[in-house]
Amino acid sequence: MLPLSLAARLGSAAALLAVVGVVAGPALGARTHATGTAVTVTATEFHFKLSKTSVPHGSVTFTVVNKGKLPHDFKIGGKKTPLIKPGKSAKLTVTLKKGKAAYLCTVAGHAAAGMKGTLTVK
Ligand SMILES: [Cu+2]
Repeated sequence: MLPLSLAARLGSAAALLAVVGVVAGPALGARTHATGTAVTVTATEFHFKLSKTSVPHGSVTFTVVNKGKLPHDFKIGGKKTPLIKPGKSAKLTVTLKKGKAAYLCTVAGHAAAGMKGTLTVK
């Protein structure tokens, strides 16, 4: 009886810890720049050039540099940078799952003009 109820309690405690871990994970990842993968993104009219074509799953920090003449942003994994002025840059940390991660510039017309693509996440 005791071992069973103890096991049940441990089980729910482990489940609770797992939930907390999932919630705390991305927040901790965003604060720790030493962990995860770094990708440099160069934005121009109307194209993104990524320093890596595939990344391991997990925390990925994108440093987006606008080398174009128009403001651009960069959206991936449900998050996006602020609008980045020409000559400026912005950082964006997201947690990516295995598969394909689509990215784009959300300025009207830019994605259609070519500012989009997919990143392979292994
Ligand atoms: Cu753009």
